[in-house]
Amino acid sequence: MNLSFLATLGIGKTNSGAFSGTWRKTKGETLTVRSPIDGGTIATVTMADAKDYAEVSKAAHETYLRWRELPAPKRGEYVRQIGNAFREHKEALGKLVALEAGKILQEGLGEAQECIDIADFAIGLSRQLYGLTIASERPNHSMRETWHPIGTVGIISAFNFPIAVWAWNSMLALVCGDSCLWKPSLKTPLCAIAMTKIAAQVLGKEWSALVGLVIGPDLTVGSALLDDPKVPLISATGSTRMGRIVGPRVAQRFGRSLLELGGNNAILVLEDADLDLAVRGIVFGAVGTAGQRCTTTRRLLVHESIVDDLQKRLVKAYGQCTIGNPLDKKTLIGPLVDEASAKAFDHAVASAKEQGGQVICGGTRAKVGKALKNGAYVTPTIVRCKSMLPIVREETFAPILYIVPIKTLDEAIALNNDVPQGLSSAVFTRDVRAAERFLSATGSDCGIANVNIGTSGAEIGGAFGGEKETGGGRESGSDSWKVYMRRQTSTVNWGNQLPLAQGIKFGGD
Ligand code: UN1
Repeated sequence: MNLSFLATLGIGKTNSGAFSGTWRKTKGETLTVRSPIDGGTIATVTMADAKDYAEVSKAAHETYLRWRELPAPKRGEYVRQIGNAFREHKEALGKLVALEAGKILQEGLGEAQECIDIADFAIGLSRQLYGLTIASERPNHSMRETWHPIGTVGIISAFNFPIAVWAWNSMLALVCGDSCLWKPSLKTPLCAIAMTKIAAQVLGKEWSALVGLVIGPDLTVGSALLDDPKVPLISATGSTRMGRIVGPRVAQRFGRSLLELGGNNAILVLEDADLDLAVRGIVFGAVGTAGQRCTTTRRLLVHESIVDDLQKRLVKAYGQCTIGNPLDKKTLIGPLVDEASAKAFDHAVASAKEQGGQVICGGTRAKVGKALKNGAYVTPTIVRCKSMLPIVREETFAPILYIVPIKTLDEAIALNNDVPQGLSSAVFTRDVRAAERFLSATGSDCGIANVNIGTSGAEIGGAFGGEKETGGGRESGSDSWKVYMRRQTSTVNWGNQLPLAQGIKFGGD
């Protein structure tokens, strides 16, 4: 690949791992950034240490104190320009995501588009930070709710969406009047540097400390972020294991956290489903991003009368998915992010077999050419299970799809909900009653429930997130912006008496 696009994104051979309005002369350990495609070195980053963290946090906080005074639509104007800069760099950003995270180029471009979309959404939002007016029980009194900026938002992001997750958080945070402090995955630091450079250039000297960045180890920089009283909200995307650390630690200091953790997403395929549609939805959901989305389809709950037919069709479709270099146009499945992920894949396949699952296709490392031999390529895998084996309840970040036959809709809904995670879910059916039941209070318990589309690939306009071990957070569209602001309730007495609420008489006549 011609890597000249890296220079257009401001990525050098060596890079600083901290931005506080200026790129700091970091002195931490050197991080060598390798592409999951072939293990080749792309660049190095000199990581931030606790001292860098303190400076980034201070600059972000101080800039917030001024930024919050700017009218929200004026803040939206900056976000409009940032969105335009994302547009200009879409191609290069898509390539960088492919190179650093190993996604196929189409998905890298899709992720860059998500950043553009959320910027557009945030611009409109900057004129719609609506509060309520409330009827007061007292004469000549008015009540209202106002939304105010909260401060610096800490953003912890994972390798699998190395630019979009930051954009979902930061574009909203900026129009809400907050500043940001980003701690990206150490697997994808260059994406973070590129996005920070784009936003910082638009924000200019006066405001660029609003997009703080610290690339550094969890134990120093990560800890400092979690314990920082100047960061009232931590938005963290990653594993449930990570969430178990972040949630209580931030709660300890009465900070807020927005958690986007693991998913174990099922598609229900009922007897009357349009199978052509279902196959397309399932294949994108299960093998897209090599099974490394939190919304990836991991379980198929299929009516017993069609399960063999559907399985056959899926095996055929899987056979047509080209595995290889994600930059090749014909590739549909790129590498896993690293060898540790491939080991987790091997382990899950072995456990499934041990527990009585039958591997229908895949289950092995993929044969790729010599040039890619240092990448972690696996074959997309289907495992047929008689019931929900213990391994089916776990999230393995790899393209493994477990098929479990079901007899009734009730049984399928019960199984859909019978996992610790609660992110995404879908049903394929032509029956409006079944579809509505799935979406009802007694249906799917997930934050996302779809009909006749897969579990992944959500649009930014809706609130994104899930229940149970997924963490309960919502980000991106709808009214998720409220998490990035503090709510103030105000009562104004415009009369000349002082009546008390609840009819209380306190002294006087
Ligand atoms: C994630 O995997 O962390 O719905 C987010 C989707 C994407 C976001 C996934 N828009 O699949």
